Amino acid sequence: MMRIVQSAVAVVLVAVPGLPCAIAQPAAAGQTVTVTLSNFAFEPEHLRLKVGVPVRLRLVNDSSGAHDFSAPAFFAASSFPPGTSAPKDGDVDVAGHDSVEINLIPRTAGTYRLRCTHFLHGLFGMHGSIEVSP
Ligand SMILES: [Cu+2]
Repeated sequence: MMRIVQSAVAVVLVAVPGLPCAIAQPAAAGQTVTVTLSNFAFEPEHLRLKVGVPVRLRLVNDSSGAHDFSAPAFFAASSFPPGTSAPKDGDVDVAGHDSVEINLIPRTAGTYRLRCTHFLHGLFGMHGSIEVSP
C-alpha cells in the first residue's frame, strides 16, 4: 500500500508542468493542432499556443476505449466562436476511434494542466500541459 501511495505522489510531481520538454513553435493562426489520445498518453503531451491566435484543436482517439481531454483552467481562459461554447466542465469526451474538433482562441498566458479523467488513466501517464504564451 505504501509503495502505491509513493508512486502516486511521484506521478503527481511529474504531472505538474515545469519546463516544456519539446521545443515547438506555437501554433499559427487558423492552424489545426492535432492531439492523439491513446492508452495511456496524449501525443503531443505539451501543446504550445499563443494568446489571441485562433486554433482548431483536433482530438483523435486512437484506441477502442473512450478517453477525455480535460483542461478546465485552459478552456476557462479561452474564448469560442459565435454559436459554439466551452466544453462542459472543461472536459471533452472522445469515444473510441472517434474525433472531436474545437475552435478556440486562448485568452490568458499561462501553463495549464491537461489530463484524462478516466479512472487511473492520469496515473498511467495520460497527462500533459498546454502552454499559452503572450
Ligand atoms: Cu484516458
